[in-house]
Amino acid sequence: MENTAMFCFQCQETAGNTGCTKNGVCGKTAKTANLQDMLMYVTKTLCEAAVHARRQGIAVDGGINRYVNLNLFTTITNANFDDGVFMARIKQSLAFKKELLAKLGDVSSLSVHALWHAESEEEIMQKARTVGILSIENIDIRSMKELIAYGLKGLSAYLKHAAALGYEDENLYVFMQESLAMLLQDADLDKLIAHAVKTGEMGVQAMALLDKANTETFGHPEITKVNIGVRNRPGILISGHDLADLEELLEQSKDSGVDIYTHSEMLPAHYYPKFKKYAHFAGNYGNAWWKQTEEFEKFNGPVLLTTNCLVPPKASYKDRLFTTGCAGFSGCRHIAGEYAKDKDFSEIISLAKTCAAPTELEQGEIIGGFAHNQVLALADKVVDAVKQGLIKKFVVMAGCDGRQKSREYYADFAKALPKDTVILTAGCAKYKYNKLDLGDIGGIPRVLDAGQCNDCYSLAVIALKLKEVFGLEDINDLPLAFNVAWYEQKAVIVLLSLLYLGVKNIHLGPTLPAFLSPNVAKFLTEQFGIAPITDVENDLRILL
Ligand code: SF4
Ligand code: SF3
Repeated sequence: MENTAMFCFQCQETAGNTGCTKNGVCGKTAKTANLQDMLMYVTKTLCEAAVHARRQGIAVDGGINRYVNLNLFTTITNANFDDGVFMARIKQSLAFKKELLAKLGDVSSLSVHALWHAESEEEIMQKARTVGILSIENIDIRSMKELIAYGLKGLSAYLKHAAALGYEDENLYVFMQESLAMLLQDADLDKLIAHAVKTGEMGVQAMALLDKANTETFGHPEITKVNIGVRNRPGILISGHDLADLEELLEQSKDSGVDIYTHSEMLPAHYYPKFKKYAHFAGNYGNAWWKQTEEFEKFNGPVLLTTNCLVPPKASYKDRLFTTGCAGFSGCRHIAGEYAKDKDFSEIISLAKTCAAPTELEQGEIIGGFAHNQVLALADKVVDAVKQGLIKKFVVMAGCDGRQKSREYYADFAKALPKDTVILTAGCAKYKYNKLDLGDIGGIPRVLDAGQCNDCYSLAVIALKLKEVFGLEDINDLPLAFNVAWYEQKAVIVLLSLLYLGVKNIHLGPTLPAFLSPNVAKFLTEQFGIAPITDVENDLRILL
């Protein structure tokens, strides 16, 4: 392994678009990065034991399935910065593995990794420095293995949200564990490529499961105008993606005299019928995750992070920042509980009552709620508009937002799109163009927001339906272009899912992932037509 304090290149903002080596651009320290590598390693070894157990007919407890899943989610970019959490999860994972190994009769076919054990933190930290990404020497194998690992991290996020609502699919957990165990072994490139596409298939299944969980629990998203101004009572700001946590917070705070506002990826909660019954569900405050240091400060009241994306907090609001679930930051209060129903938000609610009302950032409304059910209800109107030539093209501009200046490209691209194009979006990428007043086409808004990043599933359902309505053989024959922005690992599972669905010619930006080696990037270009963005004018020409 090269002698760097850490090595991480899992997100789009990685240093120099090659890798963070001293500390993370995200704010992660080298120690946290090493602990995350170690947690990934130990989780893979636990999975190897679990795979062997199942082969021997020994049942693996559902608690282990969920634990493995949450280990992955905890290492997603901007989820958790608390070294204590990582160390505890490493130790617990080793303990689970020890229990499983004790149940196995013959362990001779297990790898040295699966049989590795340590109790002391010193030994764990020592090992952590040897199991990072650079320990895989072949850069193409490293690239493919990390592509799969990041896809699995994205998958874990969506499985966690589904599980929070009581929806689980054992097959998806088993796939995840078999994949993680496989990543410990030597594998050739062809096998890894096939496995990446398989991961995409599982991504579609996971997003379908989450879609079912969300819509059966909260109803189908519907066209909704969301207030982006503020009221005059104190508020609680909730961010991240966990709708179960939001529901519980709304329930526990309903008669408390405080309002609940969403931030970033929690915005789409407003589109669900079930949340509309809460009179104190006031609106959406602010923009995408990376603006939080400024916006949380101005919010004045407590903030609850249910998942990524958390930015290391400023002292000005650190004492009113709370985390729950996979999110964590050392020194911030964490609300415990595996399921939302076990969580007690009273401390947050009491604190809110002592705070000033939020400072107004803006006024007005934004519109969203165009998930598959709502769009399909409008299908006739949409199809007519296409047939009459009023809509010439749909452009999928889903994915993530981020700090880099180069992401202004997406606002410029949205503004430069001809008036007869419609943007389909999901994820926090939308904040680059959802307040631009891009108008409508015969009553159909030019920005159709389906929801969170996981609701990219909705976009796929819509595309497949349009393919059917227009009697087309191939999804790529639709008047549909993809100009996707990525940042963290959920975007990786969405990308693999699109590849599995046969979508070609996706433009990806603002940069191609640093974890794609030149050979792997070349392969993705040749096989799937994946290309980096260039400039607005050129990309308009290519995509339209
Ligand atoms: Fe760097 Fe991104 Fe890794 Fe953070 S998550 S250390 S910014 S590559
Ligand atoms: Fe955003 Fe993190 Fe990716 Fe859910 S909140 S899309 S970046």
